[in-house]
Amino acid sequence: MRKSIYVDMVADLFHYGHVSYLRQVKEQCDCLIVGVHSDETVQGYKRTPIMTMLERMRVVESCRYVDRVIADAPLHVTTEYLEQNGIEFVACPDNISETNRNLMYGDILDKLLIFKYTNDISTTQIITRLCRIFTNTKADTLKRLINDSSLTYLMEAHSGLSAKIVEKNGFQGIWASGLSISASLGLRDNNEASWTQVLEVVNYMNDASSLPILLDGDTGYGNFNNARRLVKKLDQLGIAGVCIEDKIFPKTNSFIEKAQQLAPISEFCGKIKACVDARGVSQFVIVARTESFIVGLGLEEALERAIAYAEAGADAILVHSKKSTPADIHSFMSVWREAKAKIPVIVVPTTYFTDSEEFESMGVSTVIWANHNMRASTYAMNEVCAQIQKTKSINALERLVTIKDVFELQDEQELAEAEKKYLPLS
Ligand code: SPV
Ligand code: MG
Repeated sequence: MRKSIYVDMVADLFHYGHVSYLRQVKEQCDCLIVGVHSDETVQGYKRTPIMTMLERMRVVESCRYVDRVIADAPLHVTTEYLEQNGIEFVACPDNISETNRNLMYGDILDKLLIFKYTNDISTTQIITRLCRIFTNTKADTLKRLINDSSLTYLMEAHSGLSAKIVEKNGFQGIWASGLSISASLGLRDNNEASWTQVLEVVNYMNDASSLPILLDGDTGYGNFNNARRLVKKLDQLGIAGVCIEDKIFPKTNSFIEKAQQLAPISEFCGKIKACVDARGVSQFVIVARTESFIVGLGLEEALERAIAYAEAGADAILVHSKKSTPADIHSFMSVWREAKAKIPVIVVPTTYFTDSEEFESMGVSTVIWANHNMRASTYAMNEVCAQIQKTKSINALERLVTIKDVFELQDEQELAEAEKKYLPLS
């Protein structure tokens, strides 16, 4: 048994790798002394520590294998330092490079004892995991909203301005509708807008609002490979989630009366799996949408598909219907409950209406008002154009927002304040 062994460490985000290293050392000595590097020292050779030196010291002190803790441990250990602190031997991890070993312990090589360091965990790994999870915090919010017990409403938006209006009116999240984005670009809902064009619009929307956005990703713009690339790019932009439907690219809007075809179940499951794998550890939400009722295949097909999509890893199922009553949704929800499927169900009541209590009693998680801002603005633009064209005047116009209201939505005030702060006084 050695009298005392010294360990120097950063001990940031103290984890079981640290503990098992300290335990091994303690097994070889009566007194385990730990030197904790200062914040400046760590910054100089590694990265800014997450915890301050005092916080790191407190954690190390509370480890039962540690007998004494020294602040401001030097990066370069000298014989004088060992003598001053009554240290007999120095522990050195087996994974240290020769260069670093010479740099840190070059003067006291005869005092070194080598110990095994656990390689399957490190502070850097933990930080990387945290960054991946928390870069897309809106995804986290959307996941919580669709999973909590109360009914969530997503309101349609198709531009930065409409996204701001949705937020101003107190909604919890945004549906970036494929139909509405296409229409606002003057295009049909048949994948005439490319996926990067849609991405550009949704990026503006995401910047304009702090709400989580669920993008209507149609069929994923191609096969599994296109869909998973879409997921990666959306996640990088901080979009909360995407909804992918089981039709064939190029898609046709669900309300267009023409024969529509579904993708084979196995192919669509592969697409969902690829999307799930592509998001990795991110909270990015992947919704699988079945169009079984839309193409007239009925309840059995809808249920089989929904179960398969849940098993493929989807976070929620969107069940669409074009009936004028919620009959399809009622029948689906009653069998879904019995199927004991765990993932939430999202509905899009565009042609049918029922009140919140009814959706809640069915067990629906989320309701999407899918296109009402686009239709409202189309109506309003039509009205105002017709009136100005007819009267050749703007005098009788009513119900317009003022220019000041627009400035407020654009947050002109923030720019005025920033100018005071950043522009030199003239
Ligand atoms: C959309 O908003 O683009 C939708 C919903 O997909 S629907 O138009 O009802 O199919
Ligand atoms: Mg759509």
